[in-house]
Order: sequence, then C-alpha cells, then structure tokens
Amino acid sequence: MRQTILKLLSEQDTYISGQELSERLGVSRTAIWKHISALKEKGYEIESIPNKGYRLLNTPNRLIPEEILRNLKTTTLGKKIVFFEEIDSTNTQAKESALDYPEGTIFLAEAQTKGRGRLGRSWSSIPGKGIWCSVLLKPSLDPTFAGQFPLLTAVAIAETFHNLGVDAKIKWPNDLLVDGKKICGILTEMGAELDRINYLVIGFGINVKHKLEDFPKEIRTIATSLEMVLKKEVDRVQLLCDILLKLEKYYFQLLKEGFEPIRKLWKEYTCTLGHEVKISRFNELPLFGKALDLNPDGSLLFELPDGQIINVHSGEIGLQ
Ligand code: BTX
Repeated sequence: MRQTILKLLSEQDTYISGQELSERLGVSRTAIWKHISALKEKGYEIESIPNKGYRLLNTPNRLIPEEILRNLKTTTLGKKIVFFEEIDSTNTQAKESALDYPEGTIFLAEAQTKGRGRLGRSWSSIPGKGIWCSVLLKPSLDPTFAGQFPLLTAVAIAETFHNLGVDAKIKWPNDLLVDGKKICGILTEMGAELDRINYLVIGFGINVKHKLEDFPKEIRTIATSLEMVLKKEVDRVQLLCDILLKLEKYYFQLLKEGFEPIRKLWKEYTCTLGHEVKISRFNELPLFGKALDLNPDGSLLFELPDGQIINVHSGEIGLQ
C-alpha cells in the first residue's frame, strides 16, 4: 500500500488529493493520512495542503526498502527486502532464516555490529556509508558449483563500478580493488546436503560514502570507497538496484548456459592472472608461484617454481 502511494505521488508533478488516493487504493482517507505520516517519518518530504492534497517534494537519501523498491528493475532479486537499521550481520540473519524466505530475498542493514569477512575476519560496516547486503539464492545445483557464485557476484559488481567510471579489478577469488585498495568484499555461505544446495547466501559489503577517517585506523592504508575514488556523490539506492539487476542477469545466465560466459568476463576484470603471487592458506604453508588461469570450477590454475602445475581452491592472494 505504502509503495503504491509513493508510486502515485512520484508520478505526479502536482498535488494529488486524499480523496483520489483513497478511491484509487480503496481505503479510507484516514488510512491514507496514516501512511503519509509514516512516510514522512521515514524522511520523505511530503507537502500536504488542505483542499489540494499531497505532493512529494523530496525522497530520503537513505537505503530503505521503499526507495529500493521504487527504483528496482529486477524480476526476482530484491523483490522481498528484510531491512535492519542495525544488526549483527546480514549474512548471519539470512542464514538463520534462509528456509523461511523465498529465493531473491535480500537482507540489508544500514549498520552491522559484527560484519563478517572470510575465515573469521571482521568487516567494518559503519552506519549510512556503505551497502551491507546479503542475497538469498536457492539454485537447484550440486554443492560443487557453489564456488562459482562469489566469482559471478564479483563480475556483476565490477561491471557496475566500471559503468560508474571506476576501474575496479578482481583479485582472486572475489576481492574488488581500486588502485590496490579494497572497495568491496564478498562472503558466500551455503546450506547444503551432499548432492544438493539448499541455499546460498551471498553477502557483499561495498564502501560507498566513506572518507578516509571513517575507516578504522588499521585498514586506512588498504581500504577505499567509491566517493573517495570518484570525488563526487554516489547514490546508494541506485547503485544497489544496478548491482541487483546485473547479479540477476548473470545468475539466470549461469543457470541456463553454465559458467563459461561468466568465467570469460571474470578474466577481463581480474588483476591476478599472469602474475607471480603468494597464496596464504588456512592451516597450510603459503604457496609461491604464478597464477596461470581460472579453471572452469572457479579454482586457480597455479604454477609452482619447480614447474609443477596445481589447482588452488581457496586462499588469500598477495602480490609478491
Ligand atoms: P575478507 O576476509 O576478504 O576481508 C576482511 C578483511 O578486510 C579484514 O580483515 C580487514 O583487513 C579488511 N576490511 C575490513 N573491513 C573493511 C572495509 N569496510 N573495507 C575494506 N577492507 C576492510 C571480505 O572478507 C568479505 C566481506 C563481506 C562483507 C559483507 S557485508 C554484508 C554481509 N554480512 C556480513 O557479515 N558480511 C557480508
């Protein structure tokens, strides 16, 4: 209902009367007035003049469901939004209620108190500055395909950044860097049986409006944001809608055509291949060698100094 009121208001340049709204929506004028008051509380600037009606003057510059739904062009992703002003972690929330929500639901927060990175690391997620979002997917696939999803997400986000004029590079498997500094991180988690994915939660954190001093001291030399790079304002609502549209396109493409088209795009955006790198691995000695190619399953084809060629499935790349 609130969404329809907003749509009607934003389609009009002039006033729309309470009477007209109540007739078009089939509810009382008091109900309309209550919805308008709720929208005002959310930051919408709505002028109301007796005998004339309501007029939308300004929309809030916030990442709230009403604004996202007003701008979203997807068919599935983001059609259902679970929004938190502040939460521990959107990935944690998405995992805990994955079975209660349909595919495409997004879990979104203005701030995370326990934002999570990979391998138990933390992700700084201060209020109002970034996009802290988890997308719930339920592909009918074998769990061995799960590794393709963070790569697909990195491609969708890198391409959206390029359209904004930001030359972002993907560091295997899925960090997004600008001039070597991290601008976006992706954390994919899964609930599965041996031969079937029950759900995937793809969490992405994007630094959008941060100034250098907004980052915790310990990551100031390794982190950056879109506004720091572009030196102009970035609309988080439009950015999220653009990313969801691309993510949906590549997700459906992956289900239909397999990973090869995504793999090709990933290779266009990466800064890893062809370089001598160090790969740090959980509970294992680091590897030194050359990153040769991205395998069809998302693993890295890697050449050791003695010429031996191996596949690396997980790890953290550092340039040597
Ligand atoms: P990662 O393990 O690759 O990166 C974590 C590391 O990145 C940290 O150890 C720190 O050095 C650095 N770091 C922390 N915060 C930031 C930041 N804001 N910008 C740049 N560098 C940072 C990457 O993990 C995956 C991050 C996913 C975050 C999303 S947000 C929505 C969803 N919910 C959730 O809890 N996590 C995901």
